[in-house]
Amino acid sequence: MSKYSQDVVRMLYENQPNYISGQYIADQLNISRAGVKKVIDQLKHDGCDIKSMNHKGHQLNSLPDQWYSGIVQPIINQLELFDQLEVYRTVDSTQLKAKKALVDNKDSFLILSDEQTEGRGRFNRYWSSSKGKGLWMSLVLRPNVPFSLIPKFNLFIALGIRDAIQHFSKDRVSIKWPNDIYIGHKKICGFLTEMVANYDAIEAIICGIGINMNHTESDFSDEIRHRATSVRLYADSKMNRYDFLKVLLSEIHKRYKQFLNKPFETIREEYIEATNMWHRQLVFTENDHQFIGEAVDIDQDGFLLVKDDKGNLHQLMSADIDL
Ligand code: BTX
Repeated sequence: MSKYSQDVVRMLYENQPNYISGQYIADQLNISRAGVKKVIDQLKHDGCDIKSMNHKGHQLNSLPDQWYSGIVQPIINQLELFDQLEVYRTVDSTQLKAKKALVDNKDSFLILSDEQTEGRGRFNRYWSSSKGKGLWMSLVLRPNVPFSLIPKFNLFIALGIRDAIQHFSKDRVSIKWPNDIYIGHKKICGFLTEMVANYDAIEAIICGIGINMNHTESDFSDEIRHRATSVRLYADSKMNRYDFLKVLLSEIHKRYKQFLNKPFETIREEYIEATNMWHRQLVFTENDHQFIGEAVDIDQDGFLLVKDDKGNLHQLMSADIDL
């Protein structure tokens, strides 16, 4: 891809639905009109639907289902949350990429990929990340907070992701404590938080987020179809991935600032209201211990309180829950 592709695609995107002249692009990038034509031809070849007309210029109708850093970068620039952006067509896992990129690097960054070949959930479970269908990303953040606060990060971020999906969904979006977002009884998003620390302090939080964005039912494998869903299936039409990312990052930014400045207590009621597992018998697995119980509350530290069938109260920091 030409080094000017990202700039040209950004200009076309920002000028939609208007035409933009080849001369204007050439002037902005300080290249020849023949150079612009070459880049436009390459973008068309890559799947961009661009209409070119004499005397009018170029008009972008649609983009292929892939991330362009030229369009993501301006979204990130507005947030002051990340120093760097990395965009890939395919990776094993954005989480693994993030861990490697951390070495000898003090920046905060965002890693996005169109596809993951070895996406992972909790306990090394697989995370299906098909090409162009979802938002598969990892955030590397550098909070200056004590270790003890890290478990609460998930609780704040869950609300941010829930709010972003709710922004586009006609149906209610809810949190399944501690790591999933649901619509009805189907999972639309899974996320996980890992930490890198030395003896003195936290070096980084690596938060991996997988959101099924533009899947139709048939895009899911037989194995997960009955329990997975996507934003598109609850929105009016196919999602514009950049609109979605913009809302998501802005909600995450809002919750990250809350996490840095406020105790969990300030969002506790909101979190409880957004959670989907109250007043029913569920199967809880904590480490190797499995029991049946009912979630009754979340305490001021973000622990889930569960009453088992013998009436004993359990305080869970993390667990696997069968809905
Ligand atoms: P989890 O362990 O709670 O969920 C994994 C389980 O969810 C799987 O066992 C499977 O049953 C189901 N599942 C797999 N793929 C999907 C899917 N696309 N939609 C719905 N259900 C599915 C939750 O783990 C945390 C997932 C984090 C994924 C992100 S993606 C970016 C980053 N990179 C990476 O490798 N992981 C994170």
